[in-house]
Amino acid sequence: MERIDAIVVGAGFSGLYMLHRLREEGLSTRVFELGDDVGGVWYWNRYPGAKCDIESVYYNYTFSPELLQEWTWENRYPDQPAILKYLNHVADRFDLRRDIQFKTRVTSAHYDQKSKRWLVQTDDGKTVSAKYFISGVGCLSSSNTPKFKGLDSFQGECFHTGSWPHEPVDFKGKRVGVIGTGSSGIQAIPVIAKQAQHLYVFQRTPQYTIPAGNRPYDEAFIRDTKANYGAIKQQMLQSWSGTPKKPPERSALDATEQERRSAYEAVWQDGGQLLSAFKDLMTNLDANATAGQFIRDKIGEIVRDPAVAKALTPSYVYGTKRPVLDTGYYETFNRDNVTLVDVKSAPVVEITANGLRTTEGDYEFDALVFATGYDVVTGPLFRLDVRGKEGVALKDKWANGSSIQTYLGIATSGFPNFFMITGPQSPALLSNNAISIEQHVEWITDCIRYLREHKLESIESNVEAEQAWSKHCKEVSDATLFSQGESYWTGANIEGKHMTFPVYVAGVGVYRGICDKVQANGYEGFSLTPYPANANAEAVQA
Ligand code: NA7
Repeated sequence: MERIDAIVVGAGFSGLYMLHRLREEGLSTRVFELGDDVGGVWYWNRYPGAKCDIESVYYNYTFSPELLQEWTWENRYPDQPAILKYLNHVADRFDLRRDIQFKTRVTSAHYDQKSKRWLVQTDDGKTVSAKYFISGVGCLSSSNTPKFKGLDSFQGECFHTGSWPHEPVDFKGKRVGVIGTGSSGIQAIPVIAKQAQHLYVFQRTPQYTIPAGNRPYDEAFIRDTKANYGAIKQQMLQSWSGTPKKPPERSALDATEQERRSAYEAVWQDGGQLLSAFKDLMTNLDANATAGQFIRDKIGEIVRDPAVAKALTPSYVYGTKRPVLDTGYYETFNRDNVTLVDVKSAPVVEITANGLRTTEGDYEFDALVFATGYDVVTGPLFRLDVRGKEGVALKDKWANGSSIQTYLGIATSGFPNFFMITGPQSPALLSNNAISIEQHVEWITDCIRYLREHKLESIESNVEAEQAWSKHCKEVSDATLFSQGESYWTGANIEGKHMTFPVYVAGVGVYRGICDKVQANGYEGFSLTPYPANANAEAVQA
């Protein structure tokens, strides 16, 4: 059996940087990637309108000053082709492809207590043994297609936003049905509406969304950003979200009605998240209600048909589902070729050969798009069939997601030398992922270097440390509104899924400080096991 130092799963932002850093440390490392090229979520998410809603100049690696200087983003929000181009550039620049095995699915990763190594099986029938097993699968790589009755009977073309074909898809002259109005649906719907003969939007929960205000960067902004990236990076590292935006200082309740409206209007006009307007929108229901009402009023102003406007108007607490940015979403429902269908009041009964049936009627179309999201966070991890000591499966340890326990969102007890990049109970899902990924990769790299320098065979989080961390995460999120709603953050998007709220919401800067302190204190909360006295040099090295 082949023996290497480290196995990383996934060649997206996480896997690429992890590979780069481990190779620099001199570790033999292999990345297994299901796709036939790099990019991770940006390799699969090729649906029309796919964009990141973190601004381009912050949604990139910051570890290499040269890379920062040589790459220039064109638009405020990067679209999928731009991000994929960037990741391809990174892969080439750092010569990463030679250690990535594409078109390979990891089918299991089991910890062998005797050899104290991870045995990783892949769908090519091989098993590779590694000292360290690192997940770079991210939070959003396991797409969710609801198990509608008759799913296979549809005779037209069928797509999922999370695994879009590589060939161009042409909806011109076609009747299209889109199920789902999360971030993906909201990005895709305006673009598809412009192509299709007719578009049916099947909406279960109306959404709050804000204009993104996407636009080309001007040269001066790019020049200043590049010149000042050192300072900008420091702000990003210490921030709540991983971007350098200054946090709001004022309470929405201290402002007058007119001041609030003009603050919200300024965000609406410039584009970006409304949560940036006041400091207490996610901690105080009354403050929050002012933001929700602002968007509800906007829908009423934009959408001409009052019945459609009403159906598009959300009532849930703003921000308890992921806030969305859009380009012309509400306006799309003024088009004659777009029909909104409320599948909350009249749910989908079945998919038919020519479309779908709700409890109120039949809809016919030529193409069906599932914008129904992901089995978030636990989905991709459980799919790896990770088993730790005594053969315990991660899925069982976390009771299918309803009792996630991690230490710092990076490790979990019973699974020595297993690291999760952007794991649950870290800030990942609510932060600028590029920055969160870099932090985790660097923490893990430092940790592995420490183990090797101190001749330590394994690191494993202590049960007490992870219990305390999980409790702390819950206390922090319970003090906010983030965890109080029905969202993919709690698994509510998938029938039967109930997940522990998987985000540490104290912010990127606070979290970084805690992680750094754990490291500075010799990995407090972890058990470090030395190699046995009789271990040979080869065992210690590999
Ligand atoms: P989301 O945000 O989970 O959205 C999925 C959408 O699909 C949402 O509107 C769901 O309604 C809807 N959905 C899910 N299941 C059904 C069923 N059975 N019937 C009708 N409608 C359904 O996923 P996205 O891909 O849009 O965004 C995920 C992240 O990817 C995003 O935050 C970015 O980070 C990128 P619901 O709201 O659950 O009622």
